Amino acid sequence: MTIDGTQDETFDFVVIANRLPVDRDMSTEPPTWRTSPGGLVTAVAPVMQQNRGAWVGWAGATDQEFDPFDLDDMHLVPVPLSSEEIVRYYEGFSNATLWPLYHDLIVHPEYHRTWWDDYVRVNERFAERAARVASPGATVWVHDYQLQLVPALLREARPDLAIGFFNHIPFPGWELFAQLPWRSQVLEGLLGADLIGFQRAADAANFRRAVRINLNRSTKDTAITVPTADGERESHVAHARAFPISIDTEELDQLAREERIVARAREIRSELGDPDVLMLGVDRLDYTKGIRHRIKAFGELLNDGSILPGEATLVQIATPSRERIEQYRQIRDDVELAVGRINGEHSTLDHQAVHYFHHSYPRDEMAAYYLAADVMLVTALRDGMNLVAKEYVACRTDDDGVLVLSEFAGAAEQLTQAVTVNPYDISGLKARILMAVRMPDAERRRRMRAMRRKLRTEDVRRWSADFLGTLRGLAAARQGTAPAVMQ
Ligand code: GDG
Repeated sequence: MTIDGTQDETFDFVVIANRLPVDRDMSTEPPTWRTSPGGLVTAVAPVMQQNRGAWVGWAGATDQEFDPFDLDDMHLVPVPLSSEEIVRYYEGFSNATLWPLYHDLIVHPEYHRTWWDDYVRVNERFAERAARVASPGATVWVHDYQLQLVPALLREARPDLAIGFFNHIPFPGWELFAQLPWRSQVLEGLLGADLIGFQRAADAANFRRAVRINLNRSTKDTAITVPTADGERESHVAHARAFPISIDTEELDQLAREERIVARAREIRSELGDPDVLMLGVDRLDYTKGIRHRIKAFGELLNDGSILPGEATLVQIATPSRERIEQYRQIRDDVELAVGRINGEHSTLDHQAVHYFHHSYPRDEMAAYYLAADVMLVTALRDGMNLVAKEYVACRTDDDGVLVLSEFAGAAEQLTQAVTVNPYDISGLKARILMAVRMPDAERRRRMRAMRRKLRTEDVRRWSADFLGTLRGLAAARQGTAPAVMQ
C-alpha cells in the first residue's frame, strides 16, 4: 500500500540498492526529482526499460516519506530512513563497521550492537518494500554491503522470486571476517540468494570458505546447499562466483572523441603550464584508495631528484565522501598536509608540483582529464574493482597513456597490461611510477591497445547480461521450468 492507501503496482524486474538513482532538487517549487546517473543505472537501465522494472532505495532525504513515482522509464520506490538510522545503519554499521572490515582493516572497524540493530531493521524495511512490488516469479537484484540481509528476508517472504545479490566491494578472508560479531547472520542473509556475485574469484572463494567454517556447510564448486530455517528440508542451492563489473566503454569512447573534449584536454594541459608529464589521480576521498601513498612516492621522487622540478605535475581530484565519519576527516587532513608539504618544498611561481581539488566534476570534465593525463595513478590499498582505471583506458582513444594500477584493485585481474604496483611498497611504487613516466612510445601503445580491446567486449552491459542470465537459469532450474528470457 502507498501512503495514500492505493495498491502497489508490481514488476517483473526489481533492483534494490541503498540509494535510488535520483537527487531531490530543492531549488524548484515544489521540489522535483532529477536522475543522478551512475554505473549501476547504465548497467540496469536497458533491462529496466525492456522489462518494466522498479528500483527500491533510499531517496537521500531523511525523516521523509515519498510515494513511488516514475522517472526516465523507471519506477522508483523510496524507502524512508530516519536521521538516526542514517547515523547507525549507514554511517555506522555500513561505513564504519563493514567497509573497513571488508577492506583489510585499513582502519579499525567499530562494532556496536545499536548499529547492528538498525542495520537489521533497515534491511527488513527494504525487503518488505521489495516484496510488495515484485510480481510472482519476478527477478530481484540486490546490491551491496548495506543490504546483505535482504536476500534471506526476501526468500522467506517470497520463495517464488529469483534473487540475485552483487557485492561491489571485496569479501575478506575468514581470518578477518571472523571478527564480525554477527558473521553468521550476514552469511545466512546472503545465502538467501540464488546467485551471489563478487568482483573477483578470490572474493567468492573467501565467502564460500566462511560458509564452510562458520556455518559448517559443504560447498561444491560454486554451489552451496541451503536448508530451510527449520533445517528440515533443502530450501535451495545458492551459487557464489565472480562477475567483474565494468563500464560503458562505448559511451566513454564516443565522449572522448568529441572535439570539445579533445580541445578541453589540450586546454587543461596548457592551463597547467604544459608539463612534460601530467600525472592524474581520481578518487572518492577514501582511506582505501591509497592517495597518501601515491603522494608520498611522488614527493620522494622530487626530493631525490629522480623527477626534476618542472618536469611533472600531479593532479589529484579527491571527491568529497562520507565526511561525517571521523576516519574520513582524518584522511582528508593527512592528504592535505602531504600536498601542502610537497608544494611548499617543490612548487615555484610558474610551476605547481601538486594540484589538489576537493570537489567533484561533471562527467565531460572527467573525460577531458583522463585524455589529458600521461600517467594515471590508481594505487588503492584494497578496492573491489576500481572503475576509474577502466574509465581512463576507455577514454584513451589515441591509444596513448600509462595506467599504474594497484595489484589490490579488482581491475588488475582484467587490465593485465597495466604497470602493476604494491602501494605499500613505497620504493617499488616510486620505481613503477618512473617506469611509467619513461616508458617508450611503442610500449605505451601496445599496452594501451591490449587493454582497450579487452574493455570493448567486457563492458557493463555484458556484466549485467551475464549476471541476470545466470540468475534466471539457476532460478528456472530450481523451479523445474525453462529459463525465462530476460531481454
Ligand atoms: C565501489 C567500489 C567498485 C569520482 N569522482 C568523480 C566521479 N567519480 C566517479 C568515477 C567512477 C566512480 O565515481 C568511482 O568508482 P570506483 O569504482 O572507482 O570506486 P567506488 O566509489 O569506491 O565504488 C569499487 C565500484 O563500487 C563498482 O562496483 O569498482 O571497487 O569501492 O565512475 O568516475 N564522477 C564525476 N565527477 C567526479 O568528480 N562525474
